[in-house]
Amino acid sequence: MHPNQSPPWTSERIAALLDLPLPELLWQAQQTHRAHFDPTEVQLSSLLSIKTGGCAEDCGYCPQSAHHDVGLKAGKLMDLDTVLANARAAKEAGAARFCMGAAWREPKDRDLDAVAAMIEGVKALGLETCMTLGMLKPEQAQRLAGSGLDYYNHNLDTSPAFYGNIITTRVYQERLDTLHHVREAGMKVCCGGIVGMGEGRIERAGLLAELGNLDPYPESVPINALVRVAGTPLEHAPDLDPFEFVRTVAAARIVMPRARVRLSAGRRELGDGVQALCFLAGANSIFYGDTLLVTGNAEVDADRALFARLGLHAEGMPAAPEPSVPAARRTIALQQSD
Ligand code: SAM
Ligand code: DTB
Ligand code: SF4
Repeated sequence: MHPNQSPPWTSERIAALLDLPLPELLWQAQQTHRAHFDPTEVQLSSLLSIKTGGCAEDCGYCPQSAHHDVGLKAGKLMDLDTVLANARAAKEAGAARFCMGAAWREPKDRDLDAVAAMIEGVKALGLETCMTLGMLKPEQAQRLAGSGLDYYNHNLDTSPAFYGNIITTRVYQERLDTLHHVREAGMKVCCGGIVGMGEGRIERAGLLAELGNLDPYPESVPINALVRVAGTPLEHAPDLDPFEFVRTVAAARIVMPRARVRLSAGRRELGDGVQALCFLAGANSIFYGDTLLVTGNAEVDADRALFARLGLHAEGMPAAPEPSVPAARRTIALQQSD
């Protein structure tokens, strides 16, 4: 279909995609999407913070870093029963995957027994499992894989060139090393980044080039829109043109044709119209549930209504019923001037 759209990727090649007129970019992304997926089907992942706040890293976007004062109370590792109660509720609401996140630079070996029990318990409920615990050593990755972990989330966040503006306590290569250990251990990779941190198209292209050149590229690609949290260094990051987010999703679809491209943090703030464009641009996964890790997400009821209006359905579920939400109408009063 598009013979030149294969690795190795360069920032310049992807920037050329991002620079296309939006209808051209969406058309290419839609063709790629339809070649590999049902474009009406969306995968649902629910998130739970199993260890909140007090993190040693200084990621400039993150409300959970101990370096920033956002008024968040740091907690201990959640107990197994609470994790499983949350997983059961997520399953009942329709999620297929349960993602557990910890505000750690890296897990301590002594935490792994508790974490392994969570993986086993969540899997026994019939859910796919994902964890994001920070950097892993090879033997830790093996341990998680041995407990049945399906996916490990570890984001590259942005391009190598822009990265140093955002995080100083962990280098890009350490992230790539963790991704390598995850692959070697036989788990699927969930890896993406954040849009709207003050970067430009060339940096967004640089992130997608890194992701697309991973061999194999990630099965799951979360594209987060920065959630600006008061008290973080990125609290006053400039507004992002929402069409830039749509373009990034479309380019991610073209660069990683078979990946689940996930609309992740910041979805609520994008609004229904922009989310719809993202689904047209090839997004086919969302974080589903009323909270992300510590900030709010689009609400479950709102997502159900949106899916019905757009004729989308969750992976493994029957197609949505007829739309029941009437189109919004607004009346305006004409003002007569003399
Ligand atoms: N501590 C682990 C780590 O960083 O690898 C796992 C949890 S961390 C919260 C997971 C990801 O959430 C980050 O890599 C980042 O991409 C995303 N994230 C965190 N805060 C965010 C925010 N305010 N807006 C958008 N994405 C955010
Ligand atoms: C990812 O890429 N986004 C999720 C998940 N992986 C762990 C986290 C989003 C966090 C948004 C801000 C918060 O609630 O902490
Ligand atoms: Fe810690 Fe992860 Fe937040 Fe960075 S993104 S401060 S590593 S919890």
